[in-house]
Amino acid sequence: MIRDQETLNQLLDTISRFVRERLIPAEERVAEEDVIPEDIVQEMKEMGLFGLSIPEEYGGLGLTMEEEVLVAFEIGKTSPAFRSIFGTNNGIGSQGILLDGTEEQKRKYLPRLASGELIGAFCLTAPDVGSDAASLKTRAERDGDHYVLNGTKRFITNGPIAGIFTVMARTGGEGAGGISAFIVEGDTPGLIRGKPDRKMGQRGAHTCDIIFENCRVPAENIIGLKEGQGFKTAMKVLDRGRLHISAVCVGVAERLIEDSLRYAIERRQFGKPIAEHQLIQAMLADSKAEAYAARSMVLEAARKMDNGERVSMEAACCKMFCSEMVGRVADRAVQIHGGAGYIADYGIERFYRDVRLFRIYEGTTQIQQIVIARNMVREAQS
Ligand code: COS
Repeated sequence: MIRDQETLNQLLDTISRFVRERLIPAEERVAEEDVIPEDIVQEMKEMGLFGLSIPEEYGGLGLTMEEEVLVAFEIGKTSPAFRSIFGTNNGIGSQGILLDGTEEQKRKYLPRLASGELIGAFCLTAPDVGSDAASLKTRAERDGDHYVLNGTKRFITNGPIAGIFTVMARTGGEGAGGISAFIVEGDTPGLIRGKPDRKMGQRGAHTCDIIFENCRVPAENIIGLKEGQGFKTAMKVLDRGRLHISAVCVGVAERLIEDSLRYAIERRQFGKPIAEHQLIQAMLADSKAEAYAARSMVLEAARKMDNGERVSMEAACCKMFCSEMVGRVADRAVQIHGGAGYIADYGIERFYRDVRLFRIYEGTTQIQQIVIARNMVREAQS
């Protein structure tokens, strides 16, 4: 937790300046070269971006959820690929250890994640198991003081570069209760990385298959040293991750609104700036109102989480609304830019492709609907 408002404002100002002065000018190059320049990664490390959510005692900044979403609003104002490189260390790549790990596991791994020395990744999805996570088939068989992992995981964000993986694998019978979460170091023999996937957008952020072939993992690397808890750990990690992604969606939407407004003021048609035409104004207004609603709901849910309340339903509401919202905002941004929105020079078409992922990863919109409705029914019945 940041102790006073002034320090928090300073952090937000620093990040906002970094986004404006360093990241936005590098967007096109990153998209072209499909890689985040090393000097930028280094600056991110120095600013503490790899350890935003990791407590200070383990070397991070220890931000509350509210503080973290405020940072994500700022980071969202540039290409999502920049966030992706440190996003897993704050979210899906570290939270399992932080939420359910033993003290020893936390001390061993969290400081190296917070500093960015290690990149973290999260292995839940498999070729045949996506939304129905509880039916995953990757096996972990006990063999003395090790488990032997076999199976393939798919679309693993930061898979090509990660030094540590949280891997959900089956140690018991069918269903959620048979799943355990393991910490697997990147150089463990039998952990094989597939070729980076070719994707629709977010160039500079990489995913790949992670294949386990008789990969021997020490038994002491089961998160929390308890079998059968892995599914719940994964779900809790995703609750937090979904709020973070929602905040990034808000940031991207605000960026696209800013770009659209600037263009609409500069661009003249029928003798006046298109910003003075009501049909353009309607699109700007719809985007503004939706982004404002999204910002407000994310902040509210984050505060609830900071109060110690369970926010599975609220996080799902945020993820559903914010990711769909930014899709609509990106679509309007292309429309306001007209032909310029469709060609690469303005970067709008790049964002249009980039934001498509938000409606899919960390749970599709349809999964969020299921989570929301189930919670509603459960609450009403109890
Ligand atoms: N926090 C804590 N525990 C949770 C939880 C949460 N958010 N969600 C579920 N659980 C618990 C349940 O309480 C249940 O525990 P008990 O057996 O003790 O009652 C257990 O986990 C199983 O839950 P459930 O029966 O709801 O599991 P389902 O198989 O029906 O699946 C969904 C639930 C669909 C919500 C889940 O599979 C899901 O989120 N899928 C999407 C996965 C995803 O987001 N993938 C994206 C890629 S990962 S980046």
